[in-house]
Amino acid sequence: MTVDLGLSAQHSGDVETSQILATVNLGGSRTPPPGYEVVNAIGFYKMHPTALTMDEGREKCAQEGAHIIVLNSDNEADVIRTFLARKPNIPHANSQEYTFVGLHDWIDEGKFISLLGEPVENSGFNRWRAGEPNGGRNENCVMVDKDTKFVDIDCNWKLFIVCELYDL
Ligand SMILES: [Ca+2]
Ligand SMILES: [Ca+2]
Repeated sequence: MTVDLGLSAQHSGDVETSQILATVNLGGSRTPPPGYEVVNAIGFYKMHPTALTMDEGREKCAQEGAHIIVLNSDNEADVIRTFLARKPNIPHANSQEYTFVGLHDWIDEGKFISLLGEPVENSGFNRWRAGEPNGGRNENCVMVDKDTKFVDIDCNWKLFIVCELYDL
């Protein structure tokens, strides 16, 4: 955040009026780290074309002050389609078609919450593929492909990841 102060004075006859103008810029100092781009005009995102487990992905995003993408709208789900359309070729990935989203039920089995602690039911985006979630305690992370429907999966799968920095 930056604040600029300006002082102006006006004379009118015997009256002097002073005015202090404070200009507060809340966004100007936020420069995203390298590789982040605005997608769908909603936020800054970056794809890491490396096969990572959920834990490794969380660490990678955290190093950049970000988190694994949390879907809050159809528009945000389209961000994943945008990256998938670039056809990343990820060595050693369990799949080229899927990426993790920032959802899990490793705290309370069956109760999926975002990495920000919000129940998925309140997130603005809660679409599961038919039959999912079905993994019980063996599948506590969530991935999506281009249809962007949630699939619970083993957190030790290795997938490319998308980090989300902040909303615009
Ligand atoms: Ca589970
Ligand atoms: Ca599953």
